[in-house]
Amino acid sequence: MLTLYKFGPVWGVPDASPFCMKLETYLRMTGIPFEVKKGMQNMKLSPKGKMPFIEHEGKRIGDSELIIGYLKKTFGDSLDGALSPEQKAIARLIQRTLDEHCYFAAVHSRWIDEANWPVVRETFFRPVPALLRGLVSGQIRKKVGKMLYLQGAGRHESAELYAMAIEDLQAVLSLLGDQPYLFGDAPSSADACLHAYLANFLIREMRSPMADFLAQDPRVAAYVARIDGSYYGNAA
Ligand SMILES: N[C@@H](CCC(=O)N[C@@H](CS)C(=O)NCC(=O)O)C(=O)O
Repeated sequence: MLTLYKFGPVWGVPDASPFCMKLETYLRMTGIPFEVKKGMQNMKLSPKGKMPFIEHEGKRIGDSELIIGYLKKTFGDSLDGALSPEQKAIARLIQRTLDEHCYFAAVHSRWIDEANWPVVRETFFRPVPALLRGLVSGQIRKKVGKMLYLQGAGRHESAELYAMAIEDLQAVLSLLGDQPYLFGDAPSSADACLHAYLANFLIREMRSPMADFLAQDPRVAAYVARIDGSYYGNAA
């Protein structure tokens, strides 16, 4: 049995990490049987020191993209196999745009933006004794801020970063158009990815211009509900 290691559900989504959520949705879409082990305590087992990772037939594999590549080789490519070369190229660009650009705006909005930080601190650091919570959460927040600065996203004003993320989302949504899924009537791994970002940006407890932008497009809620309903068993 394949084991998926992830953080775990919070704020009404299966995972606050879009990478964990993308991978879980991919597994659900393909029907590959898996079990879940959740919690930060498993991070020490992760080959890349990040979540998600999987364990399968004695191997541990990290990185959602490398894992999906492994799953395609091992179990076949039921989701993306029939896409045309052009669709495959678009799928890759969507994944890169979301995972390697939009993601950092999401991180900034949670960990740096004062609009969300108190909620993030009280949710993620609840297990830390109250007396130490400020110190421990402050240290991790500083580490995240440094990561964002080194990556580059942290050098922008919040408004600049959010405007770029909205442009990313706008671009991907224009590819979706009025279709049920990015490439028509059947979901692909790019849908697993897009769904993870849309659902995460729409978390009610997290406020951001990305959330405001997405909330005014009825296609977004319908798309998220479609995938939730089909693969997580939630009524739309
Ligand atoms: N490229 C990786 C990114 C994974 C990633 O950045 N995971 C974050 C959570 S969203 C993480 O584990 N952060 C903890 C850390 O860096 O210590 C993937 O696709 O899986």
